[in-house]
Amino acid sequence: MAESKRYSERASAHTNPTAIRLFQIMERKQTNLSVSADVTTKAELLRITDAVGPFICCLKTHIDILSDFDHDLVNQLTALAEKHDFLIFEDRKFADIGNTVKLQYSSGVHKIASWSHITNAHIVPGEGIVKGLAEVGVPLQRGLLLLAEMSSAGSLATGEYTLEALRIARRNKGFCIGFIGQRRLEGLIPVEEKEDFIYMSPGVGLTSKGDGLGQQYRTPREVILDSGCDIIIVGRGIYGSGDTAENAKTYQKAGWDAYLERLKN
Ligand code: BMP
Repeated sequence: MAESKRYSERASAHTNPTAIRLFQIMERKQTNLSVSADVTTKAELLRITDAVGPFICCLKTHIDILSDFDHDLVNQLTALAEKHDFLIFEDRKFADIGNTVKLQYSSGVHKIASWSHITNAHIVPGEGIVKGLAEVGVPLQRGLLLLAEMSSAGSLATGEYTLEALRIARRNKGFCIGFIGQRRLEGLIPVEEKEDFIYMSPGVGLTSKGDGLGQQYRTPREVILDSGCDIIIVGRGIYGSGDTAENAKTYQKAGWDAYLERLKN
C-alpha cells in the first residue's frame, strides 16, 4: 500500500511527471503542507506565498477571487515557485461538460493550464470532464485531482459517488494523480499494488473546529496518520492571524511528524 511507503519511494515508482516532482519536493523539503492562500489582492497573495514558500510542497490558489489579477501575478508566482521549490495547484473545481472545461482550463483570462501544475474537478458531469481536461493537461504534463469527498458539513460527495471518483481515476491514471478527500479510499475497492494516488485533504486546523459556514477542521495527525492522506491543505489556520511564516512552520512540523509516525506502523 502506498500509505506505508516513503514519498521518495513513491516518486521513483510513479509515471506522471507532476506527481513525481511533487513527491520529490516533499522528500527534499520534508513537508506535506500545502497552503491555501485565499486572499483577494495580488500584493497579499505574493506576500503570503513568499512567507510560506520555504515550508510548503504546493501552493493552492483560487485565482478567480483576485480583484487585480494580471499576468504579471502569474509570472511572480512562477518565480516564487522556482525560488522556494514548490508546485502550484489552482483549485478551480471544474464541473461542466468536457468541451466546456477544456476551454475554461486553456483559455479565458486566467489560462490556468499554462501555469498551474495541478488542478481539480468534480465528477458530477461524468467521465467526459476528465477526458476534456486531459486533452489540454496531458500534453503539458499536468496532473488532475478529483473531488472524492469534501470537508464541509452535509457534503453530498459520499458513498457510491466517492467510489465512482476512484473508479474514474483508475481508468484515467496517466492524468488523474489523486483526490481531494478526507481519507484514503483504496481499502474500499481493490486496487493494484502499482497504483498510487495522492490524497490532498483540506479542512485542517490545529485550534479551530469550524468556521460557521460549514467548514469542518481536523488536525494534521488525524488527516495524515488516522486517515492515510498525503498532504494537508491549510488556509486560515496559517494566514488568518499571527505570524504567517511561523504558523506555516508549525503546520509543516505537525504534518511531517504524523507522516514519520505513519511510516513506523
Ligand atoms: P481554510 O483552511 O481557510 O478553511 O481553507 C480551505 C481551502 O480548501 C479553501 O480554499 C477551500 O476552497 C478548499 N476546500 C475545502 O475547504 N474543502 C474541500 O472539501 C475542498 C476544498 O478545495
